[in-house]
Amino acid sequence: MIDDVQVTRKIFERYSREFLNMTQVDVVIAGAGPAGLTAARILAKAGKKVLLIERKLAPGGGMWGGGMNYPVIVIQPESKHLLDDIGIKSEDTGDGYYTADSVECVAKLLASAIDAGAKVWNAVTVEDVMIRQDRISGVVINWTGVNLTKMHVDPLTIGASYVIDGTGHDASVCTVARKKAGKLHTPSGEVEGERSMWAEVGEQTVVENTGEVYPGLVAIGMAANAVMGAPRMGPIFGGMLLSGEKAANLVLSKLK
Ligand code: 48F
Repeated sequence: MIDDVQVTRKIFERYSREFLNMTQVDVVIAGAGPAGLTAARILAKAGKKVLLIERKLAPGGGMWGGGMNYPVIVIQPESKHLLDDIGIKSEDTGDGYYTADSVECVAKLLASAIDAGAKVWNAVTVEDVMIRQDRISGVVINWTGVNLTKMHVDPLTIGASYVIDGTGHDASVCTVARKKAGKLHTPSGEVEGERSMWAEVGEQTVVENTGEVYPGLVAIGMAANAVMGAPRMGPIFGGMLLSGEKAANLVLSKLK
């Protein structure tokens, strides 16, 4: 016999237990795009308590749609290990590129992050940061539905030793941190803004720009290029994966 009220109770009991367990974590990652998912997997596999917060219902960011909705992505050889590690099949085109199925990529990036121990909260938005002693000490969150409807509902907070901004083109965590914290570690101290599409440069700079832009706050993926004033790129994703890997290793070295 199934009792509807019991179904309600099971959901709320489990969610509240898990929510309480995640109120203080090693790393919060805002944005479950390819960069955030890769960072989450590596950090969680290393034993860190990782909370990945995704604004939309479906994690995956800009990877689902491949290029102009043709569900294929391109990566370069330097990043192939990050597909191989989690069993994503790729095709060598023989001239320095690999292709992969974009839906397979998202499914396996997400599954591997969860299997490694990362917790994913979907339909939740990071809307602000906490700052203590000139260091980011956590994030301020609310239901995405609340944000979309602009209801006046006060948010809640999650404490974290490190916050990673993986919010893509918006770089929304760095943007709010700039407003609240003062200057970032960027050329002008501001969020520089992304430049127009140039894959060759963007793919290189996205890895170079991955780093701590304010104490306790690391920018990754397209957010790193947006913050540092570097170009966007099309559906070539190797840099995003390498950025997630670099950020995870950086945070692991800092947390030691
Ligand atoms: O945009 P997204 O995929 O970021 P990424 O990992 O990868 C960029 C590529 O997809 C693509 C590209 C390819 O070369 O340039 O754009 O850097 O994923 C960002 C995720 O962050 C979520 C958003 O819904 C998306 O899934 N997001 C954005 N703002 C917030 C957020 C927020 N404030 N709180 C939580 N999630």
